[in-house]
Amino acid sequence: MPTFYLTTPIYYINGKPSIGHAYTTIAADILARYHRLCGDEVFFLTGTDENSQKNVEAAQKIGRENDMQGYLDEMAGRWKATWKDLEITTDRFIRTTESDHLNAVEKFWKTVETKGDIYKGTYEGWYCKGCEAFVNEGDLVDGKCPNHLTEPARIKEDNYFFRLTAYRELLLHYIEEHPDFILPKSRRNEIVSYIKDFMTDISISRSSVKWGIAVPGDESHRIYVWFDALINYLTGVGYGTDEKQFEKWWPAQLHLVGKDIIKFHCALWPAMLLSAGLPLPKHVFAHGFFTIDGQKMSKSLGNVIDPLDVVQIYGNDVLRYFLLREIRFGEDGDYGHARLEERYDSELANELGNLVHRVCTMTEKYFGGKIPAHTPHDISVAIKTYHMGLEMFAFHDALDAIWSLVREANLLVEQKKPWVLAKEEKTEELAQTLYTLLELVRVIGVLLLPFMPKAAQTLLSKLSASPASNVTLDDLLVWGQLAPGTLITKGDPLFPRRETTT
Ligand code: ME8
Repeated sequence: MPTFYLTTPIYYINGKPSIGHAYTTIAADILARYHRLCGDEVFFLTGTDENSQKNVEAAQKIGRENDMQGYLDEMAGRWKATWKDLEITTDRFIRTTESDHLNAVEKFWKTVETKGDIYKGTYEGWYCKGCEAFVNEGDLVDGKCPNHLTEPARIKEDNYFFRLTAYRELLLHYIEEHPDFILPKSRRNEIVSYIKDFMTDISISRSSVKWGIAVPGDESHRIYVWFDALINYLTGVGYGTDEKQFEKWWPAQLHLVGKDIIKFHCALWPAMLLSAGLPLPKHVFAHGFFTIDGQKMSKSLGNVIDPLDVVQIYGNDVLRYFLLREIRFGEDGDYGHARLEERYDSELANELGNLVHRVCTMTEKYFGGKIPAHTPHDISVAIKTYHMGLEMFAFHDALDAIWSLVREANLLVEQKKPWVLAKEEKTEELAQTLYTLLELVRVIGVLLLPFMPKAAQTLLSKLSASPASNVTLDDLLVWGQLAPGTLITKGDPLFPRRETTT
């Protein structure tokens, strides 16, 4: 069975999850569900980045700096609970304060040190706590970090350094030889220019910091939080604790990240892996950022959206659908409740929900609720587009392919007018039309399983076509599986029309 190992970033827990964090995690969940349906053995990792100064400062703000572990336990619990409420199907939720991670980081550090890639030096520069990274003077705008709009701190320290520049040529060569390593393409160009022209050796320890993993053999230093955090992708599948498990899953198929952390994932991380003699992940995909009603989402603007608030009103399926439908994956976009409601009304309630309800109603009316005789039909183009979309992380293309079938079915209703066929007693044509419609609805339900798991299951159960757990997507997508004579159950509309106040 092919394996598919995918990861999200591990998030800082200086606050609760935002809709931005949910975006990456939901996208990863769709891929995990898709690959499981394809019959792959999937390992889906997410978790929390706990050794960060940002977390320490958040604890300090509420007077819990002397209870760091307690604070982190509580926050990690909240994050885990949110993913559970969002029905995210992770295989492991990793925390970088867990003991197996400490072992992995120590092993990794020692390997890289033995290779001769760690040396001691002095660093002086600007440090942005928001980024947890040194920033170049030239990148500052009015003396502030452009991402966090805060003044960085001047730091001068004796640190351990990682010989990142030793991997410049190897990295460039690897990226050239593996055009699908960094996706989308636009991001690849950005990284290549960074590696060529700006990349320097990087300081990977702090002597001024108390919270974090100690440098092996030098308790006076803590390991730089990004160096520790990236290693979670190895720990998650057994590095340093379970070599058999590690061999099975590494290298990962996909690291899904936002564009803000691409340098760490596409330059530092692959160089660390090359230094440790480990293979590189197959793909790193950096998606875009979205604004909220046109504004940057930020605590100071007070416009941070809690995904659970959205789910409480519209449900998980609608949130998942909207996020992946509205923003072309890889590009920047905007989130707004008004747009969500527009899409709900026009696409979910009218186009999809209404289609399912009409088809079921007509089956009841003209065939006593029983599925009529088989009719052949070609859906291969939509299915190919759907697979290609999900294989290349183009969720919007996959959704477009599904909607091409939704629209085809609605058009068929309009063209054939089953009520006229019934009136004219064209029974055979009526049966053929309804079988085609019912099968189209079934296929749409199957294709929606990764995107809107609950709605898709409800849809399929209306047709008595709930998939058995051991059947693969390819099997389910063979045309003509609805057995003639089977009784359908119309039930309530899938996406009821919203009550509007106007
Ligand atoms: O960077 N639009 O964690 P973090 C889209 N701990 N995605 C968004 C978003 C938005 N407006 N806001 C947040 C860290 N994200 C490190 C990662 S990994 C070894 C360490 C998502 O809590 C997006 O995935 O700051 C982004 O990359 C991530 O949250 C940053 O999360």
